[in-house]
This record gives sequence, structure tokens and C-alpha cells, in this order.
Amino acid sequence: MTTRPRILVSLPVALPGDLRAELAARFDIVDLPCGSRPADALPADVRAGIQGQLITPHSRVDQDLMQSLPGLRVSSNCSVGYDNVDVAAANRHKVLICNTPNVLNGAVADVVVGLMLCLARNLVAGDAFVRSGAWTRGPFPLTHDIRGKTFGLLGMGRIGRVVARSVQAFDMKVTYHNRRRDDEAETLGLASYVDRDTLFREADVLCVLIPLNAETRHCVGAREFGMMKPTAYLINTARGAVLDEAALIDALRGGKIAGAGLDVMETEPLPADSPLCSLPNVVLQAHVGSATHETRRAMSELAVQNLIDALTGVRPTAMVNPELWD
Ligand code: 8YV
Repeated sequence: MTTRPRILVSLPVALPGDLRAELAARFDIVDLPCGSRPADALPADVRAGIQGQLITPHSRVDQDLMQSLPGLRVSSNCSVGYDNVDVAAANRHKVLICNTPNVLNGAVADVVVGLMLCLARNLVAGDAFVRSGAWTRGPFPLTHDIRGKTFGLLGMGRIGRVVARSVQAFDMKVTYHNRRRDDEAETLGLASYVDRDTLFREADVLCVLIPLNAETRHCVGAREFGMMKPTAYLINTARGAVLDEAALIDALRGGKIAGAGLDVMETEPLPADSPLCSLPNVVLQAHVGSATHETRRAMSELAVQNLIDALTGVRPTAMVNPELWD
């Protein structure tokens, strides 16, 4: 009798029932609390039979993990980012890594636009102003237009293109800097390429949309904030650790930049005693870029399908290390 492949599922929230049923129809499922490590929570005989896993970036996929799951063949991230994965170790262990690009582009871009409007028009403070009754004592202070201003994109990937198209609707001039030129984006008129220092110097809104890796960790720090206009806003919906957060706090306190909109932080969840929580020129969100019913459903569907495909001999749609499949 053939044994069914065993998979690990470790997610912050339960999969929708129909998607879990898709997995249960094919595999034996072992559930693991989100963020737990299999070596700590599962006996060796259970771990030995696990061939695939469905996870989020809360779970590390590193040498230790792969040694604790010696039969692992595929790890399916329910996320576009894969900074939780040691890809070199995955390649050494022949573990295919899948992720969920594209399906979340619009949702993340919408949070970028939302943060930009909150910063430029001070909308969060405006709500508090009305609720507190302060309006009865005088008008809300004037804020700033974004129309005609320069929107600088650090990173022109799939999300960056949607952001560029979105902010063009606000008559903004869009510039970008990326390791590689995006000729198609330029041909489409989505953005114009500038060197990295020019991007920081000229942006009225500077949006960080680069992946987190050893090269990009803390790549935006005091030097970059010092180049920015004191009237400029910084937006980060990528990963918190791309910014040197201590330098950002100094820049915000010292008036080097006018404000920051952060959907991601170096420490998540952000503790209430973080200095970021007491800065009036910061708008904070709880890593909600993709957190809509529709987008998270699409991500879950893609992540589940990637796992099923990889374990049933079908080429998955989205792979981080496709050379392993080929
Ligand atoms: C994920 C994200 O949904 O896709 C990413 O890289 O950061 C989010 O969209 C989140 O990390 C999973 O909980």
C-alpha cells in the first residue's frame, strides 16, 4: 500500500476549509503552531516523513530546519518575500522554494498610496483632531499637496510597477532606482531611472520596495536620510530591516525628513514602547500590505497549488530557485 506524502502546515491563521481539503485529499497533514520549530515540537519519526511544508515568513527555512526535516522536498511560502529562507542551504539540500508573487501587487500598492495620503494630508491626526473637539477651537493646520511632486521608488519590481501606475494618477513625477534598469517600465512611461543618490535627493515621497537580504539589510540609513529633503516622506512596505530603524528615528526626531509611513518594522509585532509609537510624524500599520480577504485568499490558493504541484510532479507556478526543478 502506497503511503501518502506527509506535509507540515504552519500558518498564523487557519487555511480556508476548501483549501485545507485540497491538501487533505492528497497528503497527511501535520499542523505546527506558527513560529514553532519542528525539531522542538515534533518527534523524529514524524519529522522524517515530511516531504513538504506550507508556511509564512514567520517560519525560518535554514540549515537546522532542513536537517530536522531530512525528507523535505518543497517549502511553499505564503508570501512574496522569502527572507525567512536560506536559499543557498535550500539548494544544497535540494529543497524547492515556492512563493506567491503578483497576486498581492495591488493590495500592497494600495497601502503605499494610503500611507502617502495619510502623511501628506495628515489624515490620522485630522481624525483625532475632530474626535477630540479641537475643531471647535480652530481649523486643522494646513498640510501639503502631492500633485506635481516627485515619487521616488527604491526598487522597481512587480509591486513597484503597480505603485508607479497608481501614483501617476496623482499627477506625480515617478523616478526609480533598481539594481537593473527596467526598460519596459520606462518604455511604458511608468517611471524614469535615476542614480541612487539622485533618487533620495529629489524625492518628495521615497518608497522602499526592495527585498530583504544580506545585501539590502540596513541599506537605507543615516546617509540616505541626510540626502533627503527635510520636507520629504519615507514609506516602507517591504521589510523593516531594509531600514536602519535607529537612524530613521534620529532623522524623524531631528527633522531630516518630514515623516515616515511604515507597514513593516524591524521588530514585529511592534511593542507599544517603541520610540516609533511616540513620534507624531509617523504613520504605522501592522504589516497589512497584503492583508485583505481577497488577496490573502489568492495567496493561499497559489501557495497551496505550488505545494500540490511540486509534490505531484507538476511544475509549480512560482519558484524562488527554479533551477532545482529544471
Ligand atoms: C505576507 C508579506 O502575507 O508577502 C509578503 O512577503 O510580507 C505579506 O504579504 C506575510 O508576511 C505573511 O503573514
